[in-house]
Amino acid sequence: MTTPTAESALAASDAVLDREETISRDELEALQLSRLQHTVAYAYDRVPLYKRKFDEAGVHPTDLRELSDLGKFPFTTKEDLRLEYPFGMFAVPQQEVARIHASSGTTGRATVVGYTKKDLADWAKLVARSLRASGVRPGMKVHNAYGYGLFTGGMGAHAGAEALGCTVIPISGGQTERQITLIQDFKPDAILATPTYLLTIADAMMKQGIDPASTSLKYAVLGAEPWTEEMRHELETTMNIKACDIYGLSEVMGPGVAGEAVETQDGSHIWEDHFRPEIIDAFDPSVVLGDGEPGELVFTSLTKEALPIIRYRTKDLTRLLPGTARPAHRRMGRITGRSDDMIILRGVNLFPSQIEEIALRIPELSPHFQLELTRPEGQRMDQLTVRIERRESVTAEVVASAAKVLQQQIKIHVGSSCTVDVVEPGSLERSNGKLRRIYDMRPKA
Ligand code: DLL
Repeated sequence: MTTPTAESALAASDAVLDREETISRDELEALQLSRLQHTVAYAYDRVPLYKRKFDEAGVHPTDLRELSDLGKFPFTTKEDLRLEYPFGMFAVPQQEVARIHASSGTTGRATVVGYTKKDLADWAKLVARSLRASGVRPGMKVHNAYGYGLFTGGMGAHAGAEALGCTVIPISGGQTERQITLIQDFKPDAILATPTYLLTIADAMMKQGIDPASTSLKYAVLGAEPWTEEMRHELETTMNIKACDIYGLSEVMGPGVAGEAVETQDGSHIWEDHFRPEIIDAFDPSVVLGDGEPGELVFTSLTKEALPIIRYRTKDLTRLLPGTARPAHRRMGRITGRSDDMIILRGVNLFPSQIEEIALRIPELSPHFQLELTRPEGQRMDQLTVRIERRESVTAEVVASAAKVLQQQIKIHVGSSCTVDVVEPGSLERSNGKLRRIYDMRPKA
């Protein structure tokens, strides 16, 4: 892996970067401090929840004199946004809110987010920056398979691709057969999708006798769910593309909070001219951890008008790494999982991405798997079953040994005992967007 400087990154690509992408760390931190001071004062003055929380914590915006003072300020959580449903977090009058998005709200109320016209322009700029970093160029045709609607993926990616100067094909998620027809007919250069949905598309192509490596696609910009290096390898080889990561969350903006550079493919650069990241100890949030240490990612927005967000606890577990292709902007390591997606199996912590990593190293097994948690009648111990499809190319006879290897590897690398059930190709549910991997069938406590 190379670690180019800003100059060599620029020289290596034909792209014109934003000035903020190439500034020095010192200049960036000075910009962060002034923007942060503005944001905490702005949030305090305009959003009652922030005023209340800052007052309760005994901090005032004037206490923010240097970047490390941010640690004195209280966190914001998804629960805060839910309690302020629908518009209590907005810092501008409704007439100035140009667009609203919302999370699906599978548990409890949806969280609602809003954008002013300037917020939308900043968002488009950052998605454009992310796409460009990942190899997409003005003039390219971009097939956007993120879902349109209240989810930020579709419209967020759309506006970014337009801002970059691409021709956007707004197909949204689902209707996989149609996606394939349009990929063949319109010949896009890049595809934007969740990694598991791209896998669904590739899989459906193979079923139709189309070689996924034979399409016009050269780049994929994938995010909205955790994925692994092994999944990158799988998608890049089956589709003959370069696949890069894009990260974001609706409460902080949407896609484009961070994006990965195609020349290094070493994790997404957080666009630190707009967001100040921190890593905290998920179990003791008062502890702010240093770069390189794993913990929970926390974000403070630096430029948002409609929904300034102070120290938002993402629940995403990762670590901060030094900038490479964009030296001033730190990278985030791969998200191992969300703290609320963590399976605790007989005292051992486990994330679906660990299973993905291990399973994809076993040639007989496919990337299509589900995790089922049960507690058999009369037993106190939970049981994990990994249900995974065999590869089309292998016979049912060899799968017994592959199942055994997977079971052993999970025991060695994760520390959990489990049952592996290798099933027929095509028998598990396919992704349409964010894939559900965990099926928790344990009786509710
Ligand atoms: O998923 C925004 C997005 C759309 C990002 C399209 C990238 C591409 P939410 O629905 O609010 O927003 O979900 C945010 O998804 O906290 C992570 O847990 C997860 N996530 C998003 N991007 C990545 C990624 C969008 N690149 C939640 N890697 C976040 C791992 C991701 N997890």
